Amino acid sequence: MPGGIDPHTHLAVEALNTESVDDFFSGQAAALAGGTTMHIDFVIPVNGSLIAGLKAYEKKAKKSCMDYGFHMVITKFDDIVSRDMEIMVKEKGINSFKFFLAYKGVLMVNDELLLEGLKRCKSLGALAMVHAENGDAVFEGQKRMIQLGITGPEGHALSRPPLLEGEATARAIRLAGFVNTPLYVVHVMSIDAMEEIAKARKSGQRVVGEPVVSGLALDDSGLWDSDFTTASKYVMSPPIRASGHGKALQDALSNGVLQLVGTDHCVFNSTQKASGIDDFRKIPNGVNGIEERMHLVWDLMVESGQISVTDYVRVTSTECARIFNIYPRKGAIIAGSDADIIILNPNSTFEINARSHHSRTDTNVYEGRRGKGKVEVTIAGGRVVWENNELKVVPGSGKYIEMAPFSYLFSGIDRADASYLSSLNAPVKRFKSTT
Ligand code: DUC
Ligand code: ZN
Ligand code: ZN
Repeated sequence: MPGGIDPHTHLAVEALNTESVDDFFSGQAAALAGGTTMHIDFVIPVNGSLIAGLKAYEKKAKKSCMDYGFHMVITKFDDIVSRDMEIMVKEKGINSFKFFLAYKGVLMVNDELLLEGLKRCKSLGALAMVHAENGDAVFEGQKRMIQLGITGPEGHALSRPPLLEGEATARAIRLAGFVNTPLYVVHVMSIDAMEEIAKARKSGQRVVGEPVVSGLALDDSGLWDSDFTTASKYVMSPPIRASGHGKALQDALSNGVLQLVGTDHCVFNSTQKASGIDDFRKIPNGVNGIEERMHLVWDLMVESGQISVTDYVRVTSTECARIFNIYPRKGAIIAGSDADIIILNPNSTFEINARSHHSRTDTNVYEGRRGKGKVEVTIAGGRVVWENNELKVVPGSGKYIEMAPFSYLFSGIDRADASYLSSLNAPVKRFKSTT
């Protein structure tokens, strides 16, 4: 089948005065060992500058051993950012921009900025992406936990419950609806957020929902572990939810409410996580998954009978290629496509642990997990890079994949808007009473 494409990673990202330990070589090597042959990472602007941010990421990515693309994060909006967004789309091969509705004081944008960004994305044919949690409320929730003396990793989950994810998801969807531009909701972790996406899609709005493997495969019980190293490895945002959310997200993936699976791979080792031993707010956020995604989605969704093999290829590869406009170069095995191909043996088994994984991090949130369906061969760009449990990767061999604007999500969108805006004021249609 086509190699996996991970739409959501953070390699060598700076957070809380430290840097995630998987870089553009180690994270990619891990990915290749798990059957993923391309990833899309998030460029963080430097002092608000998109150009400086991209330069920094181009440097980080020089050692790549796997193909990669970029999304760009937007943290402020002015004439320079607006101009640079155009440069990103027209000259730099970036067709998506991410807005954080959380991380108050660091990355968070307000509604005014989100609206400006949505309008600019629309005019450029770029896809707007959102991290949907209400950052003001999260900040309030964190203060409340600390006041109550709840300083451990469980305080992380308690301070940012599903309803704050549901609120921000609903708000972002409605604002994207008001602007009439497509929206991509990253790391959908809760029923609350998923139901907002379901409702919007049912009404015909172009909303894409991305669950991540941790949200599909785990529940929050680990955050209550009495051992800090164990509990803190599960800290990511939005949090891994209580049991029940994961199965609902699996159902949503199988029935098409959610469309493609990412990882949010962003790993910090246990010493880095230990900065938050007295205060969960200081635990760097992130979990592993770039190596495990293809295996876990196969085991959870195909082996269990919830989706077909064809759907597996769609949610792990093809849909990502279509959304980010690189299909059929990626996401397909046809003449002319890049030769990114994997062989997954449905009868062989995998076992996950930190001792044998290829990531540099010293813990694994799936420690001890076994399942069926193992990637035995990975071919990237025509070269066999993973075979007989051995990696043959070359730093610098990975290519930057440029992504063009106006993916299929934009087809038929009225860019003049007059009739669209008047349609928002159309009289409410009611069902005739049958009594
Ligand atoms: N969430 C994480 O857990 N890590 C990186 C960024 C994010 O939004
Ligand atoms: Zn995020
Ligand atoms: Zn992320």
